Amino acid sequence: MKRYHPLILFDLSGKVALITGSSRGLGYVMARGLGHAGAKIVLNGRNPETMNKAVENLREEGIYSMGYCFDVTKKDEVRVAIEEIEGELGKIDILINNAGIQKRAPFIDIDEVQWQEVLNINLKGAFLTSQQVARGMTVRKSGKIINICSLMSEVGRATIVPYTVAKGGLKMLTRAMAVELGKYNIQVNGIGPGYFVTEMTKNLKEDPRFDEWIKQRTPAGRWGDPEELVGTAIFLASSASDFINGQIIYVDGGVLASL
Ligand code: NAP
Ligand code: GCO
Repeated sequence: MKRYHPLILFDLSGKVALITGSSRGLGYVMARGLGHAGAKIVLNGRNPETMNKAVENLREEGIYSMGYCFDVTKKDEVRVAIEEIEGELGKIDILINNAGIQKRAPFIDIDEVQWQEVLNINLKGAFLTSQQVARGMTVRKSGKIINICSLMSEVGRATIVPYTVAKGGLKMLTRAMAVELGKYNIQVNGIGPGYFVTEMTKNLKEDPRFDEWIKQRTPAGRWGDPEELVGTAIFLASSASDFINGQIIYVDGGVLASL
């Protein structure tokens, strides 16, 4: 009798995955994980040097990868990038909208430029990139889109209002896209990471009081390791999640479960 191999559901062989904002940080770690699960990887960022080094690192690990610099907030840059990537690698099967920035300031001091930059990168960027990639997915009636949300998709913290608004919007963009694209066999879900040390948060980790607060606030009693996002990313990028749509999976050590 043929043995049943359920782990095959997580195999990404033959798939093409674009991860925005993956020249470093969480995006790079998730891209590396999808690469080792078999996908061809397209990295992205605005800084060519950082991105090219990241591509080199993946290739040294035997992952088929390329890099494409584009700014997710620029519609024409996104359009050209997706056309050229799909021209070179074939259709994009998996999109992770990961590019994001953080700007911290007291609410009453936030200027309009800061507000707009955070909303553009963290929310509009996901909209523009998803729209461009989904066009091909709707024709092929197949695709996976994963939006990298945040604890701030659910709760607020002082001094990060624009980011919180953007991530709250990203949660609802995830659900709205899931509803509209589900009929094309496109699954749109989100990952909500807790606190992980990257360029975005290293100054928080280096603040002993904030560091201690996070450890107290997180039932796991620690910051997350970016590698701990890889399993959820592979799951949502693979056939193992074909009947999951519009969900946000929080990888947060229990923060949102606790008062
Ligand atoms: P990071 O280390 O600062 O990396 C951000 C990435 O986004 C970089 O590759 C950056 O490259 C790229 N990027 C920024 N603006 C871009 C743009 N306009 N177009 C294309 N790429 C752009 O941050 P991270 O901590 O890894 O965060 C990654 C994602 O996870 C973000 O969406 C963040 O909100 C989310 N997140 C992070 C945490 C955490 O604890 N670290 C928790 C929850 C959610 P360039 O600067 O070269 O463009
Ligand atoms: C902050 C951090 C957080 C994390 C993340 C948590 O200033 O509190 O930047 O917003 O980046 O989003 O999920």
